[in-house]
Order: sequence, then C-alpha cells, then structure tokens
Amino acid sequence: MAEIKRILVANRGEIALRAIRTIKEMGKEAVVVYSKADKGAHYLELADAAICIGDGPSSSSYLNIPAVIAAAEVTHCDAIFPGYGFLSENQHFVEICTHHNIKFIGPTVEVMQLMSDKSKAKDVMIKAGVPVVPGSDGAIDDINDAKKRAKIVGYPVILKAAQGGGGRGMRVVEDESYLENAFLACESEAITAFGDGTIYMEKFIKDPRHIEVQIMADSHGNVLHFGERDCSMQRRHQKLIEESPAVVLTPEVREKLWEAAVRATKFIKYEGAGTFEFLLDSNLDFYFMEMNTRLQVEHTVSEMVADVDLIEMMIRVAEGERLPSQDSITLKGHSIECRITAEDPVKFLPCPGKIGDWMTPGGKDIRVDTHVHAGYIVPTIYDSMVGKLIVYAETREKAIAKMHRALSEFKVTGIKTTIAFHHKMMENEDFINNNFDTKYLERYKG
Ligand code: MV4
Repeated sequence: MAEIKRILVANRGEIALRAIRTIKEMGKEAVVVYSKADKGAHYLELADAAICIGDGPSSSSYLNIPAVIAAAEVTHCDAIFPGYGFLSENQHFVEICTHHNIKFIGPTVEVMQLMSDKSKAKDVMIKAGVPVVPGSDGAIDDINDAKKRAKIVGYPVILKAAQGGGGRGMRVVEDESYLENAFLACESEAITAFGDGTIYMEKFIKDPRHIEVQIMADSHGNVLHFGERDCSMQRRHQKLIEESPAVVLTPEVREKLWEAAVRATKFIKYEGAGTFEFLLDSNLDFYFMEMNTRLQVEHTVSEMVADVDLIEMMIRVAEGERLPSQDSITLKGHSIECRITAEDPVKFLPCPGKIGDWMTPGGKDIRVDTHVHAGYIVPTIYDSMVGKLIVYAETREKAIAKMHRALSEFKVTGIKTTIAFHHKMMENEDFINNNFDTKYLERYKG
C-alpha cells in the first residue's frame, strides 16, 4: 500500500473539520465536499479545496455516491475519509471506491457486511468466545419458532431486526400474550425500514449500562484498544454524555472487556477504527451487542485518555503502516464529552436558527470540536449537533468540576442549546455518584 497524498473528506460539520485538521497536520492535502445548504460554512475554507456535490438534502449530496466519487476523481484524491453517518457504513460505496482505485479509509466490505447483520455478528462473536446475550442463536423462522425459543430463553425477551442497530427495530415482550403482535410488528417494520425482515431474539436485560471499547487494527493483524467508554447517559438512543474510563467497572472486568474486544477484532480480521458495544448488567456481566465499523462521535474521550489522534492512526493503517504495541498506549486520567445540540434543553426538540453570540470555553485540557461560529445558521435538514465539549482531568471528580466550569463559560445566543441541561447534569447527584443507566433520562423529571 502506498502513501496517501490527498484525501477527500466525505462528510460535513464538526467531523469534517476534525478530519481536515489531522490531514493538514500530517502534511497531506484535504479536499472537502459540501452541499448547497452548507455553502459558505467557514470550515470549508480550511481545506485545500472544497467541492459542491449537490443540493441540501443528504440524498442529493452527502449520500450521493456518484457525486462523491466524481468529487474525488476530479480533485485527484487517492483516499476518502467517510467520518460517521452518511456513507461511512455503506458497503456499496466501499465497493465503488475500490473500483475507482480510491482507498476507503475504513474496514473491508466483507467485514462491514458481516457486522451490519447483527444476528450474524452475534454468531461470529460466539465463535470468537465473546460473551453475548442468551437468545435465539440466529434468525427466527416464524411465530411458532418465536414461541418455542422464547420459552427456552425466558421472558421478558427482546426482538431485534437483524439489520437494525442503534435502537432501531426493537420490541420488548413481557410475556407470551404479546409475542405474536410484537413479532409481526417488528418484522413488518424491519421490512419497511431495512428491506430485510430477519428477526432474532434475546433475553431482555433490564436497565443496562452501555459500555463500548475503541479498537484500531492494521492490515498486518495487529490490534490495539484505547480503553472503554461509558455512554449510558442517553435519550431515545441519542447519546448526550460520554466518558472514559467507565468507573463502574472493576479492574478485572475491565481487563476481560478489553481482551474480548481485541480477540474479536483479530477473529474477524478487522482493519481500521472500530467500536464494540456491550451491555453491562447490574452484576457487571457484559454482553456483546454490536460492532460499529466507523469512527464514532465520542472517539474524542478515548483520544484524551490515550493521548492519541485516532484519525491519524486510521490514515496510517490505511497506508499499510504497522501499529505500535499495546504497551505504547498508556490510559491515564478521565475524560468527559458533552454533546451540544441545537435543541430545546427540556423537550429535546430541534431548534435550528441563526447563532448570535458564540463564546466557547477555554483553559487547560479543554477541547471544543465544532464547525460553528457567531452568525452561523444551523441548517434544519441535518443533525442538530453544533459541537462537542470535551474535558480531561486526573480524576472523574475533577473532570466533572472542569466540565461544570467550562459549561458556565459557554455562551450561545440566538438558538436554544443543551448547554443548560449539561450544566445541570454536572450538578446532579446521580451523575456525580455514577448512579445511572441507559433508562435514567426516561425516568428523569428535570
Ligand atoms: C438490549 C437491551 C436490553 N436487553 N438488548 C438499544 C440499542 C441497541 N444497540 C440495543 N439496545 C438495547 N438492547 C437486550 N437483550 C436494551 C437496549 C437499550 C439500550 C441499549 C444501550 C443504550 C441505550 C438503550 C436504551 C434502550 C434500550
């Protein structure tokens, strides 16, 4: 594999800017795509070139494969950085990149396809010796099969669409009287949403924690992990606060978790950055849920505790470089990220518009990843995230204090944001005492 000289950043917003920064630091050229809705955004000027790929709607631009490929070709890019969302997990896109001799900075199409089917991914993890939630061991044939298997698994069970993920296409079933309706609804929803009605079943784990492990693999079979993240503070499957390490874990469980993620990565011959999502129950037993074959929004907290640039590593392994040994990675301190969205902080409804003042916090070990600025108009057609505030400190307690101080400096006018929500969370006893799970915000009354 050869040196990559010019990279097309096939994304928008904060992650596009995040990638441009690393690409430039590496002495490479960055070309960024944009839609008509993002025309004039300041971050576009920081790339070596910016190329319009279509109208505002994602389907006409950031999801438009011919337009993205054409942008890479006309600007002579030798690689594409996909970021998260949009085309980052699109197998067809990866194939087309390969056909055009453009290096997709990410995993191979085969492993991406395997992990996109959550039922197949589970089967592979069983073979790799990774703990999974007890369940149907593969797809369910029909309602009678579902009834038989639920009796064995034991109620409550959860039905999941094989092509789902991230909380889409799931049904919790308390007892057999609800099974038929739930199964049929889940199946038809899966067909509509994913064009695949394959359903599998698991024992339902009540009020789990969401813990994930960041890994990186090179093309020579070397695998590194960068510790784990606790992403349990979510609302409607939208993560709001992420942190690393997950202080709920004991050193023994943490070691096992890392080891499982590394073993799984080697087993599937993965390449690039990836994340293993686990559910953690109240006994601290962990179960593989799904693997995300992309860089995630919350990669930043892992970068802080491991003191690495994950995008730089992604580019280097795409060039065929070998990763250093795990010994060279020291996990130290505590990092927290608050996702700042243009939303009503009480109702969590999108609230786009024109930003008046935009004053970001600063100081030691504070990082603000954002593409917005005073006068920026938050488009209505994309994700409402306007920035990520990330802090680092020696301990969780100090990181919370630092985040609290940083949030009090963050002044935004013209739009509603979730800054006030985060500020309250940094004073919330349950958050401070690490006494929450993935259902916490459903129960939370402000
Ligand atoms: C579960 C579960 C309980 N038991 N599976 C939601 C996202 C997707 N990755 C899987 N999800 C869940 N799967 C079993 N067997 C509860 C959830 C779940 C959840 C998981 C992680 C973070 C937030 C969540 C919110 C609701 C449900």
